[in-house]
Amino acid sequence: MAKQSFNHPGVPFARIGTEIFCQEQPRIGNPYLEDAFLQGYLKSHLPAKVFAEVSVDLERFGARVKGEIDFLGRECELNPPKLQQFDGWGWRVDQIITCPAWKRMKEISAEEGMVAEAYERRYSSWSRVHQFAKLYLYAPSSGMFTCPLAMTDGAAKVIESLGFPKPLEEAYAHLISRDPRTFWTSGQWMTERKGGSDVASGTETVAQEQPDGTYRLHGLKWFTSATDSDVSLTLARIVAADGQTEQASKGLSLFYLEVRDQEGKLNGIEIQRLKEKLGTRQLPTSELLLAGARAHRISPVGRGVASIANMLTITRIHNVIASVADMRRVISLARDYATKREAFGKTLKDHPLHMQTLARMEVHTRGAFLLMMEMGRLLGLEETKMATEQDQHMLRLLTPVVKLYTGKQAVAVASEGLECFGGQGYMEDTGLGYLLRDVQVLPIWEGTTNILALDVLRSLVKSQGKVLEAFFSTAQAKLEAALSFSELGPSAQRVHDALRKLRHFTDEMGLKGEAGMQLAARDFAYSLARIYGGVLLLEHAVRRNASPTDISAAQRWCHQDLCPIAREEQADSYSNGAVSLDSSLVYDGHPVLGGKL
Ligand code: UCC
Repeated sequence: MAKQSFNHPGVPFARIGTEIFCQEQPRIGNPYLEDAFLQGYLKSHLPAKVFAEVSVDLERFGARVKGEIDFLGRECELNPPKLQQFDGWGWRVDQIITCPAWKRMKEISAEEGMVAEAYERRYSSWSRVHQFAKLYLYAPSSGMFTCPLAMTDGAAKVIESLGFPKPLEEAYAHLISRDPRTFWTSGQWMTERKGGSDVASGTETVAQEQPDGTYRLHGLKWFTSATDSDVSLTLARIVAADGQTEQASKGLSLFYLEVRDQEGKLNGIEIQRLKEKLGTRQLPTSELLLAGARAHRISPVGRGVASIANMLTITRIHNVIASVADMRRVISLARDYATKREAFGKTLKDHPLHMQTLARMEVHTRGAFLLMMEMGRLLGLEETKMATEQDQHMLRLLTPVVKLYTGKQAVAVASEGLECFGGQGYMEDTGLGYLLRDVQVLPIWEGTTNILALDVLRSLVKSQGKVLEAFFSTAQAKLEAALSFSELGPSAQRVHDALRKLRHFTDEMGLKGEAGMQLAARDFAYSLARIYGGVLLLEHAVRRNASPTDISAAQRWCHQDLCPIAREEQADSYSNGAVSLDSSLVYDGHPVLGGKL
């Protein structure tokens, strides 16, 4: 317990020598050394030599997070970016002024190879797992710098998948550079006022081809995060040189542009204003007017959405990493606090109800962690051409499933976690409040829960059900060992039963994306996430050297409702499809929306 003498002359207590209580604050340690679960995962999955090297790197980096980066992240929070639109002489300058700590984050990200690690592939398919582990340690202390890193990683992925088209070779080298002097970050300018989720039909930005083969872009991008980035990928509709939209191409095309020229002048871009966001205030997010920005088309005409999908896959997976990392951070702080805070005569850690709350958060976080690492494993296999067809289907299916699931869980766990600090968790000056404000973007950024649930259906339809077959066979194969493991048999049986129910549901519904299936999309995605989370926790718990905590976490996870789609009342309303759309919106005899849709 911390006490301090109150000897300020104006305070009467001081005269009688009273000591007043001040609570010792929760602190983070080396996040790698504190995270036995992360270490256990890496040890059991990575080849021994790779584990030895990765472990040394992560321990060193963990010390840097604790000793240097976490402080910088707080500085970014306390000194948010500002927009200076005019200089003292009235010239329009549109400068985003960021604090030194934000700039330092960019240097650190380069030095640590936060993007490079994935593309150098020094650990072959395990490079992504290494990168994910590093980002996971970095994210909660990074002052949101993981946002530009997500888009930079996504841009590098697009360039690689397009086969390094000419204007992008140089950019690629910058995006994956480890040298702070040459490292570039990329934006992803997609959302417009009309085109939020519905990018394809709502994008109003137009592109006019120039005699030299480049394009000029005109339009307004409504959310552009990390607007201080060096380059960006963006979407626009090509129109004839005279600007006639009736001659516009049917679909959108993908463009690459540099934000500023060599002298630092904006490339036909005006920064209208910085967004006033609920959280992520460390990060400059702006409205941008493209007023003739010079750009290169990098996709075939009209293939912009399909071409940017690679970027979306990467940024959605980064969203997963941020979600799981924030869950882990809030638990670490709450655990530390539980050893320091006393109430009713004992420390919080000796209150069973408090510890039960922490244990529940831990189980959710462990399941989410394994889902995240499964994405890293699959992505690594795909990028090193070692993925089977089944692995590729799993990567396609799990990307939206895990993104939507972990985004929601992060908000729930952060909210529960802040309660562990009582009123102090609600304060800004404790440095805790931002945890909840910042995670609220995670179910929204890179596609809302419903958009992703519909993307799950898109993956089913496009693959003619193959992604689902891959899911069933992968899950069943991974489950076998647990089914015959005495302590875990009943839990494995629950997962097995959930798989059977899911199979029954999909057989009944068909996969054609009818209204009923759309209505079911969220519960369907949740069922996939909970079942596969259970499979992974069981797989982790049956390995050699599994701890009693690993076994208990798997058991607890598997005792939740693993297949919400199969709840009787749900299944009935979904199988009636659109007809039940109205009835499901009736509450207490009254239509919630005031009538038929
Ligand atoms: O706006 C944002 C931030 C708001 C908050 C900002 C605060 C800042 C804080 C930052 C903190 C870090 S974030 C941006 C959010 N927007 C999105 O994520 C877009 C959401 N919309 C979608 O995901 C849509 O599903 C679309 C745009 C991707 C596609 O819609 P469409 O037009 O209906 O798509 P189609 O016609 O089904 O697909 C077009 C093509 C198809 O390929 P082809 O033509 O070959 O058949 C699809 O297979 O794209 C392909 N495709 C995909 N491929 C579509 N989605 C995918 C996918 N996920 N993976 C692979």
